[in-house]
Amino acid sequence: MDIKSQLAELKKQALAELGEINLSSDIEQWRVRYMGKKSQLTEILRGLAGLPIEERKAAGAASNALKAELETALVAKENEMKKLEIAKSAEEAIDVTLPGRPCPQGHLHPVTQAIEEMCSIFQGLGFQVVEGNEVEWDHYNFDALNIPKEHPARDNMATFWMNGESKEGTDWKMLLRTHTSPMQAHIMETTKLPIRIVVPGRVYRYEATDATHLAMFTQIEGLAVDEGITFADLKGTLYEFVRRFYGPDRKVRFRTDFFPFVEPGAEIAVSCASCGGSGCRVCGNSGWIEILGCGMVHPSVLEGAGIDSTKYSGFAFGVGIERIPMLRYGIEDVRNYYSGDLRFLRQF
Ligand code: 2NM
Repeated sequence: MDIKSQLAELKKQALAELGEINLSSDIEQWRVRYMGKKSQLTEILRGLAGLPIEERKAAGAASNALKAELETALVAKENEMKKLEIAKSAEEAIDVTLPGRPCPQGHLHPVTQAIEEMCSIFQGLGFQVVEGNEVEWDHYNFDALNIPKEHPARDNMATFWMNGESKEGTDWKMLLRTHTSPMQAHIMETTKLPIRIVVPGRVYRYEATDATHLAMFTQIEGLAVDEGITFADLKGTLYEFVRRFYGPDRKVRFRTDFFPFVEPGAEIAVSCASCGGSGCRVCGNSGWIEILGCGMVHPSVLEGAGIDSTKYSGFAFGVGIERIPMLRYGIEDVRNYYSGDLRFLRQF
């Protein structure tokens, strides 16, 4: 094959191959193959030296022309690839000026909201918030709170007992706490006076579930112990709590009640917000909503915790939490709280 046809063949092949390339990294391989030191074109150019002068001129011009043509094609291809790449990266680019996608926002459970609201009121009145264990020794759940062995509250039917050993060296048995008071007994045993605490948390009762009863519910109990604490401190503190939580317009009823761990014991009710006190379905026609139990800590409870009841005194109270948003929002079935149904929970 003469040089001219060789060059023509080479050109056809090189340009066809260049046209096929769609990765810029393949362009360099193409350049080495067709224009590099070991390429056919370089061979041809080297071989020119051995040709007669006329032939050498013509073949030289044709070879250099092909070399120039391939160089031009290479630059054009490189430019084309660059443009494609720019277009592609523009397509994939992130527009940092776009607003972000909104995250679905959750919120606190209505019972948690009530706990936080009440705890923050008591914190404002000088109380500290502490939490205790949900499993307890019966000693702290009952004995330490002046609930003796024969008391109906100790009936197995009202308590979830744990299977397991007694605490070493004692006949204490383990149970799920039926109120948060055992934590108050622990605090009285271990903390230097004065004490002002509220204890929010879950408590358990062995009970059939219905629209107004759960086997697990939530309480906040409070305790203040110091020298010179009187019934007036109890009344003043709890009236202030009621005023801050329910607002200044509700009337407060304060009357006697019994709890084994206090003496005297009392109960606080507020006038019904639904009927203003005249009686309706919400308040069971009484005009009053009972909200908490309270009293002066029983001397045996103080003594049991190692506190001298002739020198120190205290008051305590307990509030059931689930009832509070029920009355506020008109929730009719307490089981809704823990059903996990978002259609219910999203309303609060
Ligand atoms: C109530 C009502 C009255 C109470 C008593 C104590 C303790 F530990 F100091 F003895 N804690 N909570 C108490 C008193 C709870 O709940 C209706």
